[in-house]
Amino acid sequence: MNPLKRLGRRRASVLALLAAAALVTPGTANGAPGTPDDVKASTLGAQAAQSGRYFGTAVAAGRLGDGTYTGILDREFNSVTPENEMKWDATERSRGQFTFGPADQIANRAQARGQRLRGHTLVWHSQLPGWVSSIRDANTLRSVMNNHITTVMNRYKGRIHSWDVVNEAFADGGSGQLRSSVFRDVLGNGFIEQAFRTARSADPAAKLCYNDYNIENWSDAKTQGVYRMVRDFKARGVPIDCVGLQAHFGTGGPPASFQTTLSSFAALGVDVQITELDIAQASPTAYANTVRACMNVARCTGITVWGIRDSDSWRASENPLLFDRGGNKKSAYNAVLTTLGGTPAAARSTPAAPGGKPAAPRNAVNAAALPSRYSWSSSGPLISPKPDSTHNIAGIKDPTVVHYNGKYHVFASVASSSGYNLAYLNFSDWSQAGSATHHYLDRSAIGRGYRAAPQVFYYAPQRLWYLVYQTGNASYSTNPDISNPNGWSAPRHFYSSMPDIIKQNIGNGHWVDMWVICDSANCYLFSSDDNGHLYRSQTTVGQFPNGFTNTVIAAQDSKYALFEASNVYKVQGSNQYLLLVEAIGSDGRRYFRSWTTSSLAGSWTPLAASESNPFARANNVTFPSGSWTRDISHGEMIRAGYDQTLTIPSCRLQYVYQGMNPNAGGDYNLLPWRLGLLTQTNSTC
Ligand code: 9MR
Repeated sequence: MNPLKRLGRRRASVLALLAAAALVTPGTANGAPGTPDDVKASTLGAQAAQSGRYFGTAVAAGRLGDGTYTGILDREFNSVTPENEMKWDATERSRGQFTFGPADQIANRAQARGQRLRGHTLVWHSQLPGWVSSIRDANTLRSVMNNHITTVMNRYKGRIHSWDVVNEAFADGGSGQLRSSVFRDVLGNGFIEQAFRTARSADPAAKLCYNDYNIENWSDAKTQGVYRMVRDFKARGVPIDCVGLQAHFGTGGPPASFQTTLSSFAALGVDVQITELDIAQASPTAYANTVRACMNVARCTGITVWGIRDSDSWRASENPLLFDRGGNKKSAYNAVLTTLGGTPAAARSTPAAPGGKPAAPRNAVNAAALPSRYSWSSSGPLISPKPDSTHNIAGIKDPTVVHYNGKYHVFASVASSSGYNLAYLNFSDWSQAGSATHHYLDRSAIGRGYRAAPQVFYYAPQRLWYLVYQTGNASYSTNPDISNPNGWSAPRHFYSSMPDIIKQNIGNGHWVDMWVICDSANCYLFSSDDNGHLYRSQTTVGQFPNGFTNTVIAAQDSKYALFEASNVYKVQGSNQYLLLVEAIGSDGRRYFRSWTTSSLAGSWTPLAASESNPFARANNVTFPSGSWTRDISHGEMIRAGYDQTLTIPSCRLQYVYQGMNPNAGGDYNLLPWRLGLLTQTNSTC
């Protein structure tokens, strides 16, 4: 929110560091009012997404005509690996003749449903056409390998979250060395490094993985061999981002050291992924142990099972998967869902929404990817100021909202001639928003003075609600119970003072609109300067709320094109993040531009980012109940969940925003801002 004409409060409120003690407030017991139980979803993908992970499966193009198969695929999984269709013998059967039909079929289908894609695999001694394995000349083989990697990766550039660049290059047994293959025998051990370097140039956005089996037991020579290679690659700057552990287990499941193996690879600075999980006879305990090991390692970013039903498996006679031949869930399925943190459907009672209708499955994965054009329908003003004897409020602004425990919980700035503070209200349905009681948070330990532009989320690792807001610094309060307006702690600051990079770039702007979002490993704090810069700082999930350093400019444009009120979200069921930033248009009115990225620390690609193709602007919003505003200003998306991952659905979006009578003018603090709700009208799912 823009603190123009804020009468110097910003400067007055830049306080010295309130040494934010690293003390983690102990959580209240699960189930206490206002405190979430462990997050509950009823499908594997949706539940994994709650911790920022994916849950995927291998898919065979030949089975896509089977409705039982695709029904389970689309219900349960948010990542897909083509089981054979991207392999060398499928994509380049003869030299230079590429065929992508079945791979395209899987990739296009997954993309249309918002499922992520793993690429499998570029360089592998098996399923390799004879014309490659018979090459004896190193220059020829190098050029053939590089051309294969480049051509296949180009085909799917920007669409694959992780590629198995090299598969199964290490030998079984006690040597810890590479296996004999045409690649090693003709090119030498350096072929792996060469393949990774070529892959990085071909698709810089894809995570590059080394993938292998029998590397789950930490003390095995093969595991140690792969570990030494990854350590060496990281030390020398050879591009590698992840290690895929196939996890084809016998009846006992993972070795006792499995989690140690995952965390040891992760400690080298790579992600780990379980890429081909199946377990002979599918013992629920063995599956639970596998999933738990991944959940316990922050950089274990996802799990893929190697097929859907037992009959789809390459080892069908061992019944190793989560669904039986009829497509029914096996007990291993429930063990996996529970270990991911969800509730199996049979044990689940669907809470009724007000009015007796079943509540919408807010955690369900919405299938479509984000569109690049938007249209919206707006409500009239739903929330207006409610002054009382001590709060002479003129405007209500900067809403933040979570849907939790059957209610919308809304926090907002309230503006009056004496400045800004915060209000809280809750209601079970938007039709009741106007009649909800407004609680003024200056009566809590948050206290009086300049507090504005709140953001609320539940920080699951600490079982605490956080309210982040601006005070001249970036500040926060915590509360074990979101519904208790008196439960908020006194403000603490994220920074000791304004980071140098902001001081150097802020010009005559203001430091505003702090926003926190976390992935499974890190938390990021975004802020704006009303001067064309979006800043980003970073800390680890373990250190949060402390340790925000490395402040960088995450995006920049001219002052009014990238003004303030940035929001960043994770898009459910995809590897996309969405950035919205408020701009001031050529008509002087506020509107939102949008960008996406696959990595919170990465750069942003425009999505709907212009005045003629905005994310939300008066020109793509209809007002069936009267056109009460021309500004679509500071607001927030209604999320799919409520935790620190800031996960939103990928379709049927709803956006709570501030608008005002276009004829109003005068003192900025006295402008009559009201809150309304946009609902997306061009959703395809
Ligand atoms: O599941 C795949 C099966 O359909 C193929 O016949 C087989 C051919 O080698 O490959 C299977 O998948 C393998 C994967 O690509 C790499 N790791 C081992 C998997 C099981 O063999």
